[in-house]
Amino acid sequence: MNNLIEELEQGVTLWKIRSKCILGLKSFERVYKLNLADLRITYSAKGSQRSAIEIQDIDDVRIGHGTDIFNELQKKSRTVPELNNLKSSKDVSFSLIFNDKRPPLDLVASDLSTRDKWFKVLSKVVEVLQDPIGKQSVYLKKLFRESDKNKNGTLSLEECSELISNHLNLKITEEDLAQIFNNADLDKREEKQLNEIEFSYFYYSLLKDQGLTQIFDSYSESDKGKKMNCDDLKKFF
Ligand SMILES: [Ca+2]
Ligand SMILES: [Ca+2]
Repeated sequence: MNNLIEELEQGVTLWKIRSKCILGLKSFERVYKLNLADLRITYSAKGSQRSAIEIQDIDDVRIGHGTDIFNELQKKSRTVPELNNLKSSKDVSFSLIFNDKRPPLDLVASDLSTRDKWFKVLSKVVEVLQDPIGKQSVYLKKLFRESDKNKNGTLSLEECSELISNHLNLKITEEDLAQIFNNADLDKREEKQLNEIEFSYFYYSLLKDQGLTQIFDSYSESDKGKKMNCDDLKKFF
């Protein structure tokens, strides 16, 4: 899996199929790059600015010709649909279905193995993000990385304190914070520094200390205590 991820992070050429009203279907060559750290796929055409797709907006990754655009394309040809000299058989096609109102993104890869790489990696990430526990741990990882200002791979008390004032609207004394930090600092090989595991312990102790576990639950409106979507998280903080 890690090799696949690395490969997709380098960037892969895919063709986006779009319906341009009276012009009919068109294909657009783009370089798509997976950015797992930020949970995004960025893409750009030659010389143009990069745009991004948030992976948490993806509801499903569908292989083959399972959308209106691909159906339209298939109607045109009973064998392998061809578009601007691009062969778009079912084996190289896939679509990203979004959980908001935007239309699916229909993509064609250069070959079956490239298509399958995207399918494997993206379906896994989407699955993790749809799982409430998976989502929380991904969120914590992100928070950890963003708080590690000096990029040394661990968080100091100062970095944790900055995180609290910048991201979490909590009232906590310096002494209480230092105590929660020291309690979480279990691995003394790096003393006064929290690694990712220690940080998750720190984070949940902090919420517990502030009686926030209940608040966390009540903010999860969609499915009490189980699911927390991005809007819920934004509201929470
Ligand atoms: Ca650090
Ligand atoms: Ca430590």
